Amino acid sequence: MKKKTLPFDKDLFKRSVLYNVKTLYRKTMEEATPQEMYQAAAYAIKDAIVDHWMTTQKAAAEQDPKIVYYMSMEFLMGRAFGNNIINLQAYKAVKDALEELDIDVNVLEDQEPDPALGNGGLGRLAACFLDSLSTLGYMAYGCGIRYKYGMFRQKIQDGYQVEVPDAWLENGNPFELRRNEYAKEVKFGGYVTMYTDDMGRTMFKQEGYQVVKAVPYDLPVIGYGNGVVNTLRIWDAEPIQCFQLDSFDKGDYQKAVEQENLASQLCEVLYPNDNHIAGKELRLKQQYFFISASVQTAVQKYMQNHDDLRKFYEKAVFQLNDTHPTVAVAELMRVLMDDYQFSWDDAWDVTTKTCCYTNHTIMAEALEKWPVDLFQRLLPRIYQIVDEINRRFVDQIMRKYTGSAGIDVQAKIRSMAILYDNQVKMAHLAIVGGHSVNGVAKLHTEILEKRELKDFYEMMPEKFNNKTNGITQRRFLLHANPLLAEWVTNKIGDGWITDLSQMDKLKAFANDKKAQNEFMEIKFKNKERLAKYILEHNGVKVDPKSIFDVQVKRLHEYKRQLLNILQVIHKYNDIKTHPSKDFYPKTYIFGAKAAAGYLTAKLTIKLINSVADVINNDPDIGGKIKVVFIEDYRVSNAELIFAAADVSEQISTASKEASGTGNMKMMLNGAVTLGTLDGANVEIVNEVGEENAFIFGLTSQEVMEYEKNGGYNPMDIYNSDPNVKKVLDMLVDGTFSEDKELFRPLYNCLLNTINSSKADQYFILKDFESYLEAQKRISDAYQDKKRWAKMALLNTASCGKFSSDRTIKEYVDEVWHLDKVELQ
Ligand code: OAK
Repeated sequence: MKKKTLPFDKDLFKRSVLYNVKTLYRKTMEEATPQEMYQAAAYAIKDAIVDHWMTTQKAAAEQDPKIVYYMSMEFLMGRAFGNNIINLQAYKAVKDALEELDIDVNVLEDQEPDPALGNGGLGRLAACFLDSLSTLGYMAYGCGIRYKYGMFRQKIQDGYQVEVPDAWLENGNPFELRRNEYAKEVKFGGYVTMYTDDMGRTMFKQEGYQVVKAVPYDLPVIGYGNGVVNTLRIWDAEPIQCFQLDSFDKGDYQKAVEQENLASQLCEVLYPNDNHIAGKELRLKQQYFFISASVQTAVQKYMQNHDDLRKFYEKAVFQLNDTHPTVAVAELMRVLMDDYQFSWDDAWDVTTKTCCYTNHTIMAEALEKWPVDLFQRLLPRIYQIVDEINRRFVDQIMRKYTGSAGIDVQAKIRSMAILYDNQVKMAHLAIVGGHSVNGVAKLHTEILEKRELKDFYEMMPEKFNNKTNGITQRRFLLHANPLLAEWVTNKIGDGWITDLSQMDKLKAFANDKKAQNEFMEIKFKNKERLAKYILEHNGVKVDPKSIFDVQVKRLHEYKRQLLNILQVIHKYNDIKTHPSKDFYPKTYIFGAKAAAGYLTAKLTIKLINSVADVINNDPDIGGKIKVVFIEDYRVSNAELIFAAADVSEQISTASKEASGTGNMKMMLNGAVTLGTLDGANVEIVNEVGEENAFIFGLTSQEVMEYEKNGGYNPMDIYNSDPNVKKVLDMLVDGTFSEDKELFRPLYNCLLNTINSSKADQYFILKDFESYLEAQKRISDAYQDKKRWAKMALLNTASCGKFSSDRTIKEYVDEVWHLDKVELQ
C-alpha cells in the first residue's frame, strides 16, 4: 500500500514564485537576482506552510492538549528553506518546479543566511527537539530571543580568528510573522511597595520601573509528513511608545530616553560564549525579558479557555534549557501571586509542578551565579520572591538534617542554598523550583548525582533523571546526505525517517560486499563534495582518497583541539624523519569558533592554521598529510562535513563533555569514532561495539581521581618521552612562527613550571601516547578496505538510539506527559 504523503501543489508553487518576484521586486524571473528568487520562493513556501499552521492551531484549540514551552536563550536553527520543504515532503516537487524555471535548488538554498541564534551544543539541541516535537505530533512553543546579530561570522586572517557581525536579518526573514497583537510589557528596576487589596490581603507591586515592549515573531516548525506546525516564538524589544518631546517634563524625558536605549540594546546580540558565563548585566536583562514575556503569554493562553489556574500544570510544562531561563520560576510565582492573587503555597504548588531543568555542563566557569546587588537592583520583585524561596528552602534543609548523626547542617546549607556568598545561584533555584532535573547522557547524569549535585540528589532523588541527547535524522541525513539517505531507503524502506531504530535492519548488509562498496562509494562522493568546498573556500587541494579525520565543534580547552594538533605535529616529525615509512595519507579537518575573549582558544586556532601552513607547503611531506581549518563552521557547512567524515574525533577530557551531539551526527553518516569514554561516546560505543570504535585515554574515574589529588606533573612526561619533548619544543623554537614567543602561552598551559598544579589541566600529555596509538590503529584499519567498510556501515546501522525523536519520547513519557494533537 502506498503511504499517505502531504499534498503539495507544484503548479501553484511555480505561479506563486513568479507572482512574488513581480510584486516584491517589480521584476521578471530573468531580471531577478538569486537572492530575490530565494525570497520569492521562500514566501511561496511560507504560503504552503501557513495552511498547515492554521489547521494545527485550530486542532489544538479544540483538543486542548498539554503544551511544552521549551525556554532557551539559544535556538541554532540553521537554514529553514531546505528543511521546510523536506518536512513538507515537497523537496522533489520544489526542485523540479525550480528547474522548470531554470533555477538550481542548491543555489537557491545557498542564498539563505544561516540563522545562528545559538553558540553550539545547547542551541542546536533545542532546534533538533523542536523538529522532533512537531514530527511526533506534540504541541510545543520554543521561547527565545530574536537577536539582531546572531553568532558572529568567523573570518580567518593571517591564521587568526576575526569576528564579523552576523547581520542575518539584513534581507528580512520570509518565514517569520510579527505578532504585534501578542506584545507584552516587561518591567525592570524601580522598587517594590506593599498595599492592602479590597479583600484585606497584603499585596506587592513594582513601581518607578523602566518598561519595554516585548514583540513576538513567530517562525513555523514543521513536522515531517504529518502537517503539524509548531511555533518558535522569538521576542524583540521595542520602546513602549515613541515618546514625544513636549509631553514629558524633565524627569520623564530622561526616563523615556533610558527606556528607548534599553529597548534598542536588549536584543542586539547573542553572547558568544559556550560553556562559559560572561556575567554581564545586559545578559540578565535579556534573560528576564524573554522569560517574563513568555510566562505571561503562557498563563494568558491558558486562561483563554480554562478558569482554574491552580491546574495550569495539567496543560503547560516549562522546560528550562540550562539555567539561563531560570528566572521563570520566580516570574511564574510573581504572575500567580501579584496578577492572580494566589497564596504563596498555591503559587508554589503550581510552579514546582510546571518547571523542569536540564543541566548541560559541569564546567565550573559555566555555572551561573549573579551578584545579589545587581539582581536586586534590576529585578526587585523577582529578588524578593527568590529570597523567600531561599528562606523556606534553608528552613527545609534545617528541619530535615538537624539532629541527624554525622551530618553537618551548615555544610548542607552552604552547598545547596540559593542565596549564598552574596550570590544568586541559578542552578539551585532551578532544582528547588521544579520537579525534574536531568543530565544529557548517562555518564553526565551519574556525575551530577554522585558529585556535582550530590547533596541535592540525596535530599530529593525523585527529581533526578537522565535524558541522553539525540539529533534529527531529517536534517543530518535526509537533507545533509541525499546519496546515503537514498541508499538507506533502497535497502530498508523509508521508515527510518521517522523511526531511526529501523536503521538496525542495515546490519544484515554489514558483510555484504556489494553493499559495502556502495556505502564507501557514497562516502567517496561526499568527500569529493567537501574537497570542492575546501578548494573554493581555503584554496587547499585535498585528496578524497585520503582518510578524512574530522574535529568540528566549539573551541574549548576541554575539547582538546590542542591534543589533536600536537599529534599532527608529531606525525609531521615522524614522516620527516622516516620518509620511506609506509603511511596512509590523512587529511585533518578542523572547524571551530572561539569565544571572542577566550585567548587560549583563539591562539589554538592560530596554531592550527600555522601548522597547516608549514605542513601543506612542505615538499618533504608530499601531500601525505594535509591540515585544513574550515572558516566559519556553522550548521550549513556542518552538513557537508559530517557527510564526508571517515573519522569522528571526540577527544574531550573524560568527564568534561556532558554529551556531545556532533559525535551522533558523524556516526549517523558512517564515520568511526576516535574518542575518550566521555559523554555520549560511552553510549555510542555500547551500541556499535568496542570493535567498531577507537577508544583511548584516561577514564572519567581516573581523571576525577587525579583532580581530587591536585592533578599530576606533566614535566615527568616531557622529560621521559622524547616525542612529547620534541613536539612541545617546536611550539617555542620558531618552527610555526617567526615570533618564537607567540605560542608560549599554549606551551605554558601544558607545562606550567611556576605552578605545577595548574599545568595541563585537561590531561593532554597524559593521554598523548594512548592517542598516538589509537591514531595508528585507525590508519591500519583503514587500509583493510573490507574491515573499514563494515565498521563504517555498522556505525550508520547502530545509530538508532541517537535520534532526538527517542529523546523527546522519553521526556514526554517520563517528565512532560503530553498528549498528541490529531489532525483530520
Ligand atoms: C552552553 C552554555 C552554558 C552551558 C552549557 C552550554 C552547552 O552548550 N553545553 C553543551 O550542551 C550540549 C547539549 O546538551 C552537550 O551535548 C554538550 O556536551 C555541552 O557542552
